[in-house]
Amino acid sequence: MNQPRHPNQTETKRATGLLGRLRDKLAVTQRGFTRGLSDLLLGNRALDGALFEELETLLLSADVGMDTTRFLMKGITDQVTRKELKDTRAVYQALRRGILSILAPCQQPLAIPALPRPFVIMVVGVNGVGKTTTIAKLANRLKNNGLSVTLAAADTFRAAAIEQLKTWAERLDIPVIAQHTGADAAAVVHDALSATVARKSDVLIVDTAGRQHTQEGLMDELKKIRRVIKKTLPDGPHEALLVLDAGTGQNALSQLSHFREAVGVSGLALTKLDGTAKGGILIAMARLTGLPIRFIGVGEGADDLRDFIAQEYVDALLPPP
Ligand SMILES: Nc1nc2c(ncn2[C@@H]2O[C@H](COP(=O)(O)OP(=O)(O)OP(=O)(O)O)[C@@H](O)[C@H]2O)c(=O)[nH]1
Ligand SMILES: [Mg+2]
Repeated sequence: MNQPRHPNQTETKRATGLLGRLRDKLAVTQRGFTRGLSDLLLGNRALDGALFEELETLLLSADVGMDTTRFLMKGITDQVTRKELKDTRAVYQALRRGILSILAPCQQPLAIPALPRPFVIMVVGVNGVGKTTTIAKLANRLKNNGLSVTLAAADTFRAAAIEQLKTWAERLDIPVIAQHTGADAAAVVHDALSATVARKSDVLIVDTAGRQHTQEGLMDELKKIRRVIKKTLPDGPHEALLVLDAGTGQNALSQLSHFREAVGVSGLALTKLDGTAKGGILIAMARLTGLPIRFIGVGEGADDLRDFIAQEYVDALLPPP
């Protein structure tokens, strides 16, 4: 658990550096959502109906979603009624607090415990959201932390998918278990599990398809992969990580419900936050699902995967005035 403690100078510097970089990475969001909110709330406008309407519109256009926007707005207008907020700056601060309190419970980075071995991570999500890239970034990070990692190329639907994972694996010098295009995905995972156990690898990460001939076909395949893992490791997969593209907006919620039913989702990774002017979907997902947000993806490079830290995200989205 995160114990509150006083950061020393080096840690403060490091945090500022990280924050600066996250803010840089979120440049597109900064130009859209952040600037809109700053213009609205860091000026000298009166706290009237027109202002609250504009604020609501800004939140909705940033993908915060209707339910979560209403929740945040109610929090703010209640405080205004109680005369706790006297000007727009105070509203800005209240919005920061409101967003942070939604996000904070979802700050649960993926920690790989000492046991069990192997620790199996199954990565799912619709096509193109960034599964394979996220796997590469995650594998790279785990390897740098001294863990041995094996990859399973269980997206056998698309010819290029296996090659893409192999290319990353070669670059990162990490073993990958693969078969030919069209092979049974569950059989690939079965092989990969045996190889992982034989090599005593710490972690197995399973890449899966994002598309099949039908959505039902995809869900059946994922269920089968899950069953195969459970046959060898009854408590596996130890993490079912759903990858979502932060730019897809409210659609992310329906994606979650499909995958949740098929594989049980234990954590989320939100990718491409560097490329969206919105950035509010995280807030909606946090409030509506309460699921752990394990990672955020902020670029295509191997080190562009961050643990989700609620305060850091709020500070990058709405910088302290
Ligand atoms: N800017 C940006 N691009 C990303 C990020 N994550 C992934 N991408 C890019 O998104 C594209 C799709 O990523 P993939 O990792 O191939 O996605 P996938 O989910 O494996 O796709 P399928 O295998 O087709 O299901 C690639 O061009 C990635 O480089 C991110 O955080 N930021
Ligand atoms: Mg892929």
